[in-house]
Amino acid sequence: MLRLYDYLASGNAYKARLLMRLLDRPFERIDVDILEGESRTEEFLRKNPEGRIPVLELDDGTCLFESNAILCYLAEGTPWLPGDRLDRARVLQWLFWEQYSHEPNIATVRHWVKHVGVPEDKRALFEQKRALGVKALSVMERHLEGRPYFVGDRCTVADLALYAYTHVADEGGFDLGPFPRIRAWLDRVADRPGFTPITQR
Ligand SMILES: N[C@@H](CCC(=O)N[C@@H](CS)C(=O)NCC(=O)O)C(=O)O
Repeated sequence: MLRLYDYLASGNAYKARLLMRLLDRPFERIDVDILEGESRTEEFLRKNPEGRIPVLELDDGTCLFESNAILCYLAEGTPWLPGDRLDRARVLQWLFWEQYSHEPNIATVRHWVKHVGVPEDKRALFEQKRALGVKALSVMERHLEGRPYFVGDRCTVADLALYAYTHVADEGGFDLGPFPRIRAWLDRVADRPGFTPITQR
């Protein structure tokens, strides 16, 4: 059975957890307390040399890290990852964008605000990330004009990757009020069989 090294509050881990539930794919969840350094042990570093969750362990013990790579692996051959060359590249476009322009800002701000507090020496960086987070939301809002989902007319792993931290952006102090298309899209993504919230083990 597939094994997911997981941490409940992590949006990156939630992406994999959510897709496996949407695909009705059984898996074992292993809780890793990242705040207690459990992802930095020698044993865990053999699974992911960077010492982060999520990690997906396959039946033969092979480990895969990076949430968006895990999404692509799980989605292969399903409607969550288009077979068409251009559409697939567009999905990758949003997965890379999420990791470069969205997650480093919105997820980090949420982590500081909700979990550990803003480090005293990172106040300026916090403000910068907050502004870049709002910019990322503006990019999404603009792209969603006249579109139900990020790529084509169906929900793909691009939507799941972006959903993970956008739907909890308010926990970092981001106001989704000025982004009505994002709010409607969040409802569309959540409105499908098998959907489970981030809080569900
Ligand atoms: N780019 C990675 C980021 C993974 C990541 O940042 N994981 C965090 C939790 S969201 C973590 O494990 N932090 C613990 C640590 O760095 O020790 C991905 O998308 O999977």
